[in-house]
Amino acid sequence: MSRIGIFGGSFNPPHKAHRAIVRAVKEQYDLDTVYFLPSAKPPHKSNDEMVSDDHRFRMVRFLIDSMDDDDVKISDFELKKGGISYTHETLESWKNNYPGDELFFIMGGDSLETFDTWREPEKITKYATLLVVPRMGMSDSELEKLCKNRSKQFGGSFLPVKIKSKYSLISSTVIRKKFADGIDMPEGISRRVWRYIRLHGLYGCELLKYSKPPDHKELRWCLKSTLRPKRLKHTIGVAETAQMLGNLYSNGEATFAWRAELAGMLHDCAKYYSDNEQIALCDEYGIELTKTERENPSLIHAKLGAYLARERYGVNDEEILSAIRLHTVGKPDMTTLEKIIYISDYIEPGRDIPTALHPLKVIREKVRHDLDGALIDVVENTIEYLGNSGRVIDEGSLDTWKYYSQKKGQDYD
Ligand code: DGI
Ligand code: FE
Ligand code: FE
Repeated sequence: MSRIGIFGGSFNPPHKAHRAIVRAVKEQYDLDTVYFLPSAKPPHKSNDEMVSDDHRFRMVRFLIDSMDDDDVKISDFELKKGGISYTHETLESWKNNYPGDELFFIMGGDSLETFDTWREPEKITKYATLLVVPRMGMSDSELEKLCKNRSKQFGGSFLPVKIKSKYSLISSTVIRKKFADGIDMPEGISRRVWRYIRLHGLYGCELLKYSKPPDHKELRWCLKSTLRPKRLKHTIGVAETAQMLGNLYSNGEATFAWRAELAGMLHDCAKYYSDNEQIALCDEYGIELTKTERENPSLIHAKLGAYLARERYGVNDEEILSAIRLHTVGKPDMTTLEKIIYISDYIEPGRDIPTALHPLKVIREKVRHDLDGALIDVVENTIEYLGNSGRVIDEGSLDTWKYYSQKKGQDYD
């Protein structure tokens, strides 16, 4: 039987005290896994301070990443369900789905004081042991007394969590207020979450935007605060491959490899947004989408990425922007830089496509002396893969394929 901790909350935003609470309960109650369980934004409620479900979900994941503990996870159960979820319902479904789990529900001391107003408190205590975190200024003995009283009142067991007092001073409400008051980096916010908030101008803080591309270290931080670790690794692989090819094909242009690297770093910068967010952002920013793109939203991040590269990261170099825009489907007659990004995306060292028509090993070798040859291999692989998986092939991909396969034919004449 696994001992599972469930930490429900709005996490608006998540902060270091949440992290400390999870560490404390895990250790004090010997839990196998703890889940953050963000609640969905209530519909039609005038809670303007609550940022979107997507934003909160991502911020919680960044907080979890910073814990470096595989036994701390996130559950999107309530977000997926949408609207108001009652704790007793969530715990009941959890129990039904995982009858072998012994549940521990983590709650703040504040919630404990209003526990009698919760729906079906007796059901909650039936399904889970309640782990109670002290609120600001509450002594250990006060907490214990409260827990005992609540156990008497509702049955079940309420157990106290001991936590270092400095953490009880941190709260999402205080952090939001500090952001609104113009404090740049409120105490208690982790670095990745802070940067995420700044890059999206959440909680009324000043939007972080660059008027020219930030230096490498800074850019890495921005990407680390938006992309998942796997996507970041892929991004760095693409940037390094693009830089290597940039050196090979610089044609004497001193900054060419650097430009290729920057395009590689930014090529998937919009990819962390969900499909619906990408569509909504394009509509908001006036970026036109084709019918194929609306039906296959995995194509959109290229266009949206080029937009963000300009607006958020201060890139004015049109060729870098078009390389980002074209990296997914390409186009006929691309420039060297555009080809480099298109190919690097496919051949970076982290990619492994064992069943490809043209093996990656071959393309990685070919690209060093025959850029167009490598390009056509990538296009053919992509088209074959999409065909095999029954996906719609974008007109852009087809045009690219037609153009370069014809060109290849001519070269052989
Ligand atoms: O963003 P990456 O995963 O690094 O790679 P990508 O930008 O080349 O491709 C993103 C997705 O787009 C991937 O799932 C494959 C898909 N894709 C590429 N070309 C086409 C395509 N999907 C459709 N429907 N049609 C295309 O022509
Ligand atoms: Fe991509
Ligand atoms: Fe990519």
